[in-house]
Amino acid sequence: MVRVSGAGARAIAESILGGVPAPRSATLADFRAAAGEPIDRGIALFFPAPHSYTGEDVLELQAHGGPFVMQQLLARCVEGGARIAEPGEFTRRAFLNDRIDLAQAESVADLIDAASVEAARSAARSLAGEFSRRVHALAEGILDLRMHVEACIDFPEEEIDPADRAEMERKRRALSADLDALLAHARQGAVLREGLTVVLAGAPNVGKSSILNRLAGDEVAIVTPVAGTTRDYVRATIAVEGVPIHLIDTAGLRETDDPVERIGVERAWRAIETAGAALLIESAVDEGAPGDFGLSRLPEGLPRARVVNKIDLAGPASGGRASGAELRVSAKTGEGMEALRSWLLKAAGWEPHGEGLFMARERHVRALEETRTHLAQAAVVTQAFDLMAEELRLAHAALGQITGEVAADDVLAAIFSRFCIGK
Ligand SMILES: Nc1nc2c(ncn2[C@@H]2O[C@H](COP(=O)(O)OP(=O)(O)OP(=O)(O)O)[C@@H](O)[C@H]2O)c(=O)[nH]1
Ligand SMILES: [Mg+2]
Repeated sequence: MVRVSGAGARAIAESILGGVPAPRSATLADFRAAAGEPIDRGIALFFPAPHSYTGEDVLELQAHGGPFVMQQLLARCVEGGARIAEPGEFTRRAFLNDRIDLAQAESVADLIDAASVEAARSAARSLAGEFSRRVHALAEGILDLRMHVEACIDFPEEEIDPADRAEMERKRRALSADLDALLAHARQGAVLREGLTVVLAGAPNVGKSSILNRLAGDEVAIVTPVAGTTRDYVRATIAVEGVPIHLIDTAGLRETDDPVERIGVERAWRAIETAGAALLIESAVDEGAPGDFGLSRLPEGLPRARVVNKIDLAGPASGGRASGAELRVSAKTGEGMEALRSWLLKAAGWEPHGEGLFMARERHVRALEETRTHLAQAAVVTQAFDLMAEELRLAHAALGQITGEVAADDVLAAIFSRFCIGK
């Protein structure tokens, strides 16, 4: 499909189709070259402004596809005065023409990228404006409180009615509670969108690659009885209850003279340093000997789990041995994998919330946190109305970043440049 948006769309329709199709109805038409010979026959749609995705005149030409036909159609549009769109430009225009707000525009991209049913559902909810509505309601509440506070600035302290003061405090508390609820939902939405990167680390041959394959349900990494099989790192993304978990299998950590393996081990350490969590794998065959791979090099505060693999080999006798390991699994039989998946979900920060999640981004979470900081600050300075009013103004402005009321040009550029062309 070729989509054209802007004031020149009518003229382009006339030139390619020989006329402007009836508004919003599918019209079978010949698409013609400049000399009049047909390029293709397809469906043409015309959406007059302002009732279109972008809010401008929009022409859509659905051809049979194929790179040559598409190129000719694009060339005809460009002859007619159009230019090739930048990534996300249609959605950007929709935003600039007030058809949608910024949070909705972002959810278009999230919907396109959604890798699971849950992610798609929550992106659709944001696109429908549910997230924006909650943000707006909060912004209005803050504005209302700010007016109330500002009305008091010019009065001496003793002239403020205590009932009035109590009412302001009640409003502020209610706003804080709403904000906390929204933040919790947004955090979960961000987890659903970004997921968690987890590195599988441990000595050679303990079964890291086998665990990766078992979790991915596919032979992603090579498995052999040879210690030092994995040299480069192997990635696989799995979805656990819709949450993307990006697994990185690494070379077994050991001192080695093999130059290739040594590079692999260095890469493994780099993966560990940038991961969001680590699974430290051991083998039940020589349990309790985590090897000499230098656990002390693990970044402090990195969420980690000790995982004992190959429990099928250890026999029931050793099963109860107090090893301090969180998880006991067998990549061979699949035992313990459910518990491992649950651990991954928990490490990602996922809490089953049921309905009502929004596909939020880090950007949204940060803005909500900023709002919370200012709202909390407003509570500290209740004795000085001018300071309180200023904190409320800042809280309001922070919320405005989400819907795009106060977004700077570079923020917009960053957001829309991540779209694909034609959206
Ligand atoms: N019995 C049994 N064997 C396993 C299990 N997991 C892995 N193995 C075997 O252990 C050997 C090593 O497995 P890998 O998955 O290649 O181990 P690795 O930790 O990735 O090894 P490197 O890449 O060399 O660091 C292979 O022969 C696997 O078949 C398990 O749970 N039970
Ligand atoms: Mg391996």
